[in-house]
Amino acid sequence: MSGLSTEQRREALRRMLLIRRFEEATMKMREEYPGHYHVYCGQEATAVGVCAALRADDHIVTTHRNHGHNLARGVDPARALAEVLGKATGTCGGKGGTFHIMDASLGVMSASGIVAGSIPQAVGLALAARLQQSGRVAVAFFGDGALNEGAFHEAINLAALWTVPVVFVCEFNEAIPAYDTRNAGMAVGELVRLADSYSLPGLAVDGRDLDAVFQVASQAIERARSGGGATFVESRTQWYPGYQGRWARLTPGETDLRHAWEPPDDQYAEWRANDPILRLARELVDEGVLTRHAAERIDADVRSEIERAVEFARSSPWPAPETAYTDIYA
Ligand SMILES: Cc1ncc(C[n+]2csc(CCOP(=O)(O)OP(=O)(O)O)c2C)c(N)n1
Ligand SMILES: [Mg+2]
Repeated sequence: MSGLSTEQRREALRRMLLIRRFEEATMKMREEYPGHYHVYCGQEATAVGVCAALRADDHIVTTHRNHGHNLARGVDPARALAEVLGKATGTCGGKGGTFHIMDASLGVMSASGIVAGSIPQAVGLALAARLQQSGRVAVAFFGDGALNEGAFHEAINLAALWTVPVVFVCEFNEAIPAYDTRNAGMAVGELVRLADSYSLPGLAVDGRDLDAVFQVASQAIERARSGGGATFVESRTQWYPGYQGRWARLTPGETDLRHAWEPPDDQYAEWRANDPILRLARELVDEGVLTRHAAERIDADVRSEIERAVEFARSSPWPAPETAYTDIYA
């Protein structure tokens, strides 16, 4: 199985930066637009690595922490940010908000604020793919918190019984620096071992490592597409230090790409040492794929794109009152 090409790795760095700058922008807008934003900082390599292994017509489903998955799939950051703010120009017309950003035109089929809520939908999408012989694969992204929900166990059991083309990607975002599943309320020693209960393959991966995520995701996706059925992937990452309780704030400051080479020795040193973006930037420069200047130019372009997205979202109108009952299904 081949790895990411040089061009794909460069593009992955851009997407990961896009996610980070997007999340920094949402945190900066919190005073103006109060809300509970679940940011994806530190997990970028998982969404980008998995989505790089997907076909354009494949499906994904996501959770309350969905911003990164949407952007990794190519959703327009301006429309995604408008959705975060509840504006009419958002991907769901402003009715989904930060918890429910999705865009079916790019295969982001569902985002649920209910923990584990989207996982059965991924199995349904995979069953449809098998019945229609579309060759599509469905990926369910969810957090470690979903593993204690009945919906997860029912869905993975059916996926195993029916041999449908689905990949379960569990993001354990408190796995680093100290791996202890009891923090996630799980008695099982390693989350990946849950796959054994359903006679499915389980793959654990360092979720800070873009190339490793891509390799593992490619393996699981190929297995699904070729009729081999489901795989459970555990991606291990670290908790964002800007979380106070579960409210995201920009307390560690904006990410500075220069810290990939000149890390300051402060209270966030450990977080930065594990930062997938700084790690990838350093690797690409060390390998001669990019110069530092070129990496900083990619970042500058991303910052401009996010500034335009903020302007678009801020100046967009609220949904009109007469549309209150359109696009409502329940
Ligand atoms: C069924 C259900 N129970 C409780 C909640 C409240 N809740 C929102 S996020 C969250 C934690 C989820 O943890 P995890 O799945 O690990 O995702 P993370 O926030 O770490 O990405 C909880 C308990 C919910 N949204 N849905
Ligand atoms: Mg979690």
